[in-house]
Amino acid sequence: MKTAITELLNIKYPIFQGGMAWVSTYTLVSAVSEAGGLGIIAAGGADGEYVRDQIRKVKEHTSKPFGVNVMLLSPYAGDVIRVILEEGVPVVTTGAGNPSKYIKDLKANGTKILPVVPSVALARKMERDGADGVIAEGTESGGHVGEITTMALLPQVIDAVNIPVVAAGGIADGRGMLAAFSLGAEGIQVGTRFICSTECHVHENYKLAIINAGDREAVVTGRHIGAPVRSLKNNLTREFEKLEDRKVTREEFEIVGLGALRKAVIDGDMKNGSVMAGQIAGLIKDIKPCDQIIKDIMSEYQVNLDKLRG
Ligand code: TUI
Repeated sequence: MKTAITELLNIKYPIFQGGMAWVSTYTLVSAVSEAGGLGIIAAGGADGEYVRDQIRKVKEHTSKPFGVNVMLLSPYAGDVIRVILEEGVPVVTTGAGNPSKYIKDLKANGTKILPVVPSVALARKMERDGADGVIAEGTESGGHVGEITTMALLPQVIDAVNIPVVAAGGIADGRGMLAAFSLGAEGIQVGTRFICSTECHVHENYKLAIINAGDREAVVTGRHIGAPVRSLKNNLTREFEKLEDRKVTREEFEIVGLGALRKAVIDGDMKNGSVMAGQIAGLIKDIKPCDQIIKDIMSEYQVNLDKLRG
């Protein structure tokens, strides 16, 4: 399949694996890239040396293109960018902020840059500042979210910019991909579906929590203090709701949040950990290898496209 994104990044399928903090490590990333998608290492709140180690491990396992996601709220974001420049990374995506100050250096180094944008205004700014494409992420996503749904955000971003747009938020199968392409997307980013893959190293409890989740269980906490995070309902989300009532600061909230993500991913604590997942969690019913996830998305996309054509 050829789209502006497969051509730009030299990948077989226009499918990105979302860079999820603590989750997107080299096992998942190299499996997705080997299968023809774009695997993306998540820097999250980690330092540059952690990211260097992950980049080198991905390169040991695949010679295909891959990316690194830089989480801009992290105090190590600048350090991570330096390592990315030193190691030579084909693609960078960013999240949770405005990456303008890094774009020039990345481009000069031959790295393609696709920032995640939750609004038309930021998409326009990224195009002006030289981004190669943008990832329009709707509020259906897991983790740190914007306000606008994928269905409403995507066509507005597509009409506003002339660079390729990748759709993210609420996409886990071929029907979602077809919907995004109908709105003009040139690629999709998939997060939650790839957590439930054989190669993803998260605790088994995390995968099972997604498989057992219903449609209304991925809830947002922290919206009122400017730190909105979507995760599966549990003791922690109930605790967060109380913190919000007590009007704690955004910083306090984020510190609790990042530590809690580790608790869920590594320790498998589904009660007090932050089980970040998107609204599409309710659709995911099994664990399968990444290459099967990608093949199934592509064949379902084709079957449903043929059905529409009649
Ligand atoms: O970044 C994400 N999702 C994430 S990051 C993360 S780690 C974390 N954990 C706990 C608390 C905080 C962070 C978990 N999930 N998605 C991409 C995304 N970016 N969603 C929304 C945005 C965004 C928001 C505002 C991007 C830019 C932005 O711009 C603000 C500005 O400065 O213009």
